[in-house]
Amino acid sequence: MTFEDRLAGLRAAHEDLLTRSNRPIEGNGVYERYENPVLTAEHAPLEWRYDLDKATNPYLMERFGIHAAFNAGAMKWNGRYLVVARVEGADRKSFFAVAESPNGVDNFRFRPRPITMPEFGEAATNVYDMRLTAHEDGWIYGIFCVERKDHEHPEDLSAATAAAGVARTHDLVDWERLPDIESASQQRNVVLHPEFVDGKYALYTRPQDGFIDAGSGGGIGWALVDSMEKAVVTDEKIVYRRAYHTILECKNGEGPHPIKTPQGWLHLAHGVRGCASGLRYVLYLYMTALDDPTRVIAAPAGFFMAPEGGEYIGDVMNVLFSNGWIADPDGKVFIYYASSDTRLHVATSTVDRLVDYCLHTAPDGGRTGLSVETLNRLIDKNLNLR
Ligand code: M1P
Repeated sequence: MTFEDRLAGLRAAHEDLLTRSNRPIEGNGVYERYENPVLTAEHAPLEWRYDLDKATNPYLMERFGIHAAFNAGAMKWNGRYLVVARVEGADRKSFFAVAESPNGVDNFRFRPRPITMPEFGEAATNVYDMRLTAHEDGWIYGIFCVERKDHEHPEDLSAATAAAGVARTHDLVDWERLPDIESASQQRNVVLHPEFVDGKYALYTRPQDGFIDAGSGGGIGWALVDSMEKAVVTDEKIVYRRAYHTILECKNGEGPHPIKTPQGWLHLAHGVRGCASGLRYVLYLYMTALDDPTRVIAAPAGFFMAPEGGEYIGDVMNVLFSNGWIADPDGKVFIYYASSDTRLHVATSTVDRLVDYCLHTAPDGGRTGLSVETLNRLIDKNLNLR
């Protein structure tokens, strides 16, 4: 096959992938999954992966390996559905790239170039998992994890530190980097609440003792800061606490910023537990009061979404993770979730359905006897309908 024939084939296959339509799959009434992932490594433009010059790449080899496109922040932008994905190269470094779709469920296309994120302080070894917030101050903020080598343990090559990086933009093209959030502990999964609270910026935090272990960090935290230009976390209150023998025994973390509904703030988060096959990441929902986003008013038991079928398989198995969702003005919600740190999917629902799920799913009773009581109440109700 000639260079030209192979290139024509690559272009045709890529275009087929990008224009493939997606179909909802009948679900459990709460949401619909979709047949195909919305973004994969193969969605990356050919210009990112190949040297397309026959003179310097006569075999038309890949010159820059990309193996994953996942954990994406999301927002509606000029009528289009926009995600800022974590794209990971074969070299294990991830970076951010914007992809857009006309309908939110297919035809996602990366912009021609990834985001060139300005550095702050010591250059990051890795950046990932951006949460987007169009704040009422008029800026769009991206908060993301910044990983650097832990210089206190030079001999341990996996010792790292996690901090919350901050950048802001008006156009999702040019980003102004702000100082990392200062905090006594390491931080990952930090999310900016979209409204001022008591005149301050409000952050969902996730204090952690080490790079991996949440340790004494009790769960999803909350902190008010005076400024995003120099955000300093002093007082941190735990909003959603981890608990023994739940889906979030090891760790949890806020997903995207919550959606404001008439009944309260609707939150999407991830919970992590340990098992024989390693850590298992699932998604859960909860709600907090409109007048106090730190007061939990609904906490349905267990997971809202967990890996299914091919979602179990990937670079890091048994993981669902979400840091982006979009609520349309008509109430439709697009939940962008990634499976096994490899690819990005969408599930759709409505604000009404998600709120109904939160308000009418029993909370976790904490022990098996109470779960059976809950189940029996439901069975009694159904049998009495006959
Ligand atoms: O590998 C699973 C996830 O692990 C981390 O999440 P957490 O800090 O809650 O453990 C993140 O690295 C995330 O990107 C990843 O998907």
